[in-house]
Amino acid sequence: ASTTIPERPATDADRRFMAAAIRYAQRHVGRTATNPSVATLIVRDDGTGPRIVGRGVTAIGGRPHAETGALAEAGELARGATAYVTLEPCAHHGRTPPCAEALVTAGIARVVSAAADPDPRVDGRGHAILRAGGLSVTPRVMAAEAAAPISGYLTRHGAGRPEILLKMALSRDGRIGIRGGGQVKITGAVADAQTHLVRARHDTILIGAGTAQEDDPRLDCRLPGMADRSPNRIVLDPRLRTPPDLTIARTAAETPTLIATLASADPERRAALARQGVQFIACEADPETGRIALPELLEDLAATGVASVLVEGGAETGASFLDSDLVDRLILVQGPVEIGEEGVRAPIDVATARCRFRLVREYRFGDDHWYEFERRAA
Ligand code: AOF
Ligand code: ZN
Repeated sequence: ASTTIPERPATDADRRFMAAAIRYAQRHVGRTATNPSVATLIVRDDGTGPRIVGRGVTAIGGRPHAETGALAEAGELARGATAYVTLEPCAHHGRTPPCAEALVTAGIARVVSAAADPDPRVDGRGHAILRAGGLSVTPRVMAAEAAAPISGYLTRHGAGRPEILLKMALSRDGRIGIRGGGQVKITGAVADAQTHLVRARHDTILIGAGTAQEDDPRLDCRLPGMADRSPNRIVLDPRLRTPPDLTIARTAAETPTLIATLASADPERRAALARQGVQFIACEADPETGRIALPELLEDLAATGVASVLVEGGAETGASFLDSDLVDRLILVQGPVEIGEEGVRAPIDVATARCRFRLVREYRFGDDHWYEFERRAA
């Protein structure tokens, strides 16, 4: 029987390396399928000060895990070193042995970890394997900061639904567009590039059937070199109105497009869309509104591993998420254009958002004001 090595308190150097690991974990946010994007740094000190000898981030698609890459890079230098992990190392056997075991086998002397892993297959077992292997473990170092790149994953495990970001562009007079008028340009190039970056960081982007039809959007990430970062798409379409020749239907073979619809949807329309590669999620109707029941849909999405959903329009879809209190984050971008009386009013304005949510960041991009809000703590 081994005795547990006492926990060593975190030092300033520990926090600096953990901060670097958390920044590195940002790299694959939105790209690791059902896995969280986490990072590992392996650091050793041979008397001349600490140096990083191995780095790893969860691979695109979710495997291999961060520890695998970091240990491979460190090789023999891992022996006696400290590993900084933004998430408790896993304890379960997947295609490879658990990361906690790999750290023990590689001869790591100490593990500093940030977030605890709520996955029931891990949930403390990762740390237990390390301690049983004779490693010193310092958990919960910068846990709050480490939660940021894995907030979707934590929401999926904690609330049983994906994290929801509602993003809307508002004209100066609080409109989001003109009904039946096609797309209206509200924001400038910098805000648009930021929007594409937000898209790249989400698993799924969701719009209503009305917006899909009126705007015929592409919903992809159009930043140079980041085309492969486009999220999957979901259209809320209870009565299955989506025409098969819409852009998102025509491109469903390249970027998965799902339509959330009711069982009563027209089978011919469904077959035509399915031929394009569109997939369907069978939904229930909200008994009061006849719209897609959002809590049940989100629960189904979480069960398939979706951790983050970006809701991008239109007014009714935004309103239904706001009314159901399902908005965790809100981005409002207000441009200088006036749309006028014929415009569609946004379901929330900046002043109301300031009361209902907590303003966490505010930027000015040219003539556009970019506001980021978060849910107020209960
Ligand atoms: C780690 N390092 O980089 C990540 C971890 O489906 P699997 O077998 O790949 O396991 C997924 C689980 O692994 C996930 O729910 C979470 O508990 C953990 N993620 N763990 O040690 C990593 N991404
Ligand atoms: Zn692992």
